[in-house]
Amino acid sequence: MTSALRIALQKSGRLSEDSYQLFKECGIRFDYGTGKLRSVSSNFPAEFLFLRDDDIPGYVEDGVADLGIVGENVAVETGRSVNTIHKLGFSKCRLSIAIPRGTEWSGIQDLTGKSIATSYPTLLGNYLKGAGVNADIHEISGSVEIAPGIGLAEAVCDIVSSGSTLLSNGLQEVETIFRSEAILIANPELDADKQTLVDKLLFRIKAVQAAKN
Ligand code: PRT
Ligand code: ZN
Repeated sequence: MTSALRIALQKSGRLSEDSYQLFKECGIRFDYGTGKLRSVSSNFPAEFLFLRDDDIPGYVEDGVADLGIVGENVAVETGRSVNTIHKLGFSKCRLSIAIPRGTEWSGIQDLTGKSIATSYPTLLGNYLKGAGVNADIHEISGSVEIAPGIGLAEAVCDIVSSGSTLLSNGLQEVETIFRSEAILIANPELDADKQTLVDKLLFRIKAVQAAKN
């Protein structure tokens, strides 16, 4: 007997609603938003796990889940060995460097010797390395935009969507270092039965996307 696909979704956050909607549009029914941390689909061989987004790449790498939906930013930052099998087109955002408004900016070299607060030390570190800039990366896990105002750092590198958070914290976006959207990730060693289910699911996802375009 084929075992069900295990799919990890964000429990509650910016990916949750669109992830759920996607499966709903694919005709896959399961309980969502009831507080339960797992739910078995009533009409497709799949079981859903509801987790923090940061934990999803690790679960998929370890094979605890076969598939997961996360932002590309999180997939790359965590550095887990997972396959990106499809881009989903929602939760679009960018990872950008911002500095206090009114500060002069002539380019990324201006950050040499400066301290930058971020929750994305790997992505930022790689970008600075590529640009040949030596700066001090200060890792914080949230409320990054507050850092320059309280003297914790001279710049920030954070996720931007509308830009209003930067604006209300007196910051200006000066450089985009990464563009992200929600992606479907998979464990690289799925067996043939699970791969058949993934192909079925992908076929439906592509049909849903095609109908929208
Ligand atoms: O609780 P859990 O750990 O699961 O969730 P989380 O709080 O870590 O993540 P969540 O739900 O905030 O975001 C999940 C994913 O959504 C991110 O990894 C991104 O891929 C994507 N995404 C899309 C965003 C945004 N837009 C976004 N605007 N993630 C975060 N933000 C934050 C940003 O950090 C900043 O504080 O929103 C603020 C900026 O928004 P604007 O519109 O003011 O520019
Ligand atoms: Zn998170």
